[in-house]
Amino acid sequence: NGAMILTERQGSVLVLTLNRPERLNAITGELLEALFQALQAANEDKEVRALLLTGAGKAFSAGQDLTEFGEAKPDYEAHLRRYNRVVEAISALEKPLVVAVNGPAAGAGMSLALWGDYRLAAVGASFTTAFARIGLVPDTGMSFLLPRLVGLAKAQELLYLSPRLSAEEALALGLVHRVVPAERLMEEAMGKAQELAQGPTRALALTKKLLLETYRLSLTEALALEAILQGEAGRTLDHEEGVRAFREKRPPRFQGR
Ligand code: T3D
Repeated sequence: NGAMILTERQGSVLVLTLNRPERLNAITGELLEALFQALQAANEDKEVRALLLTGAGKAFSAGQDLTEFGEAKPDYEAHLRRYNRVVEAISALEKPLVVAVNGPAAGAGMSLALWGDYRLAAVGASFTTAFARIGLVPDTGMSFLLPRLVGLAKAQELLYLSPRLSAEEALALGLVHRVVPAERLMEEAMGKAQELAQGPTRALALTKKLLLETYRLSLTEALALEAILQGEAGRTLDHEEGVRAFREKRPPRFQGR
């Protein structure tokens, strides 16, 4: 079967490639396990300061591999546990995640794409929630992220009707940040990942935490969390360096500490 997730270090960026190209990178339990392990290892590896996730071949990911649902009733609980573990790992990732959507992203494949902190799509890529078409509900965090990204009205349309959106439509909705010609996708995504990797990655991780947490907090609680995390950011070497570089009128050299 080969490696379901390819990993390749390029400087301080770790590239993760969903690698079942013969099946449009459809997601199996084995692929989820490999993805979980790769995310955990990347989070602990001090040399890795940003991640880039993409798909091998012509698709990003067709979502759950529907052939894995055999004659027997699928064990939804086990499936959900496996998916949820991956989402928790992504949301807890203390480094920026760039996602390069190289082709169709459907169902949980679309959810994975949306978990990117910076998302690029190739011209010709497409997005479809797909869940309702097979009588399922959105998962892998889609019900949480989608209305936050596009608003409730658009989320209703995308989840109830599963239209297939082009990269340009996804851009207009805010599902992705940029659309680039297919032949430039990886170069542009790598450029953005390198840029983020050179940033104050500790502060960026805390920012990500704030952006996810504040949705469920009252204003008073959100302000308190901002103060706590600002305290944490304020104690980093990167903050010191940022202020020093500003005073010395030079670009900062952040270390992610
Ligand atoms: O377990 C749980 O907890 C539940 C979890 C659910 C999470 C989910 O992700 S549910 C949603 C699952 N995904 C889908 O329903 C998507 C189904 N696929 C599509 O909508 C389309 O195939 C795509 C939009 C992804 C791509 O369209 P297109 O036109 O580029 O390709 P195609 O011709 O439809 O597909 C090419 C082949 O891939 C085809 O096989 P064939 O006919 O050449 O032998 C097709 O059956 C296969 N394929 C596509 N998607 C899947 C798949 N095989 C297995 N699983 C798939 N998801």
